[in-house]
Amino acid sequence: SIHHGGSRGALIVLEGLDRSGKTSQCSRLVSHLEGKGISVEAWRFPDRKTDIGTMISSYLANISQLDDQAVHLLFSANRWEKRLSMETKLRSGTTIVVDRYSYSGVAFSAAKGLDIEWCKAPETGLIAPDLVIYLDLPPEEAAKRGGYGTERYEQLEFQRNVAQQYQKLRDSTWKVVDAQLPVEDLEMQLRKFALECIATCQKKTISPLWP
Ligand code: 2DT
Repeated sequence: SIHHGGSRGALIVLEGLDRSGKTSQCSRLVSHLEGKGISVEAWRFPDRKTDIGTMISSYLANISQLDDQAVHLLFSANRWEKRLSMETKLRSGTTIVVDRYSYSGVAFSAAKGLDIEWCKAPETGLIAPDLVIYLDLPPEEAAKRGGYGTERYEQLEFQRNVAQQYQKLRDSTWKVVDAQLPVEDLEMQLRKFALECIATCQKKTISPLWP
């Protein structure tokens, strides 16, 4: 068996608007957990390294154009192509900290005007996270943080809409943290939530989205 004494890893997802600090908090958290001797990996979606990820990447860079529905399904397929290795890792006892997941998938596409239930449908059956940490930042504050880049979606009005869509997806696995806190305080909160989650998820089975 790939089980180590029945203990499994936790699936921990970080979500939030662009510039909310997700990527930096992900790597800080992973380093901390590694330092405690916990088996852990940092993942991110979109995973731009796969063939599907390459298509997504050129869409985001405005190099290619795609229907909103088509790109939505590519983002979803990009999670599906990683589902089996995700499950294997979790069962082998490795915790995965993910920068964005299905919530980004639904929030960004619904912000374009696609029906939210339609957006959720292809995510059904992916692995449900044990914990979602939402880095809460007003879109106006996000925009002040050095300005947005040149990728698609990096505009204030659109980010406002994304923030509204995220609110519709909140459930009992979510912890909302104030992304305007000093980074060290934020880091301490994330460590606490993550360690609690890793300790308690072992009693829960791996289950599918959406709960
Ligand atoms: P990064 O800047 O974090 O690489 O994200 N996005 C992301 C979607 O529209 N759907 C998804 O399923 C995911 C995971 C959010 C690139 C952009 O892609 C958006 C920002």
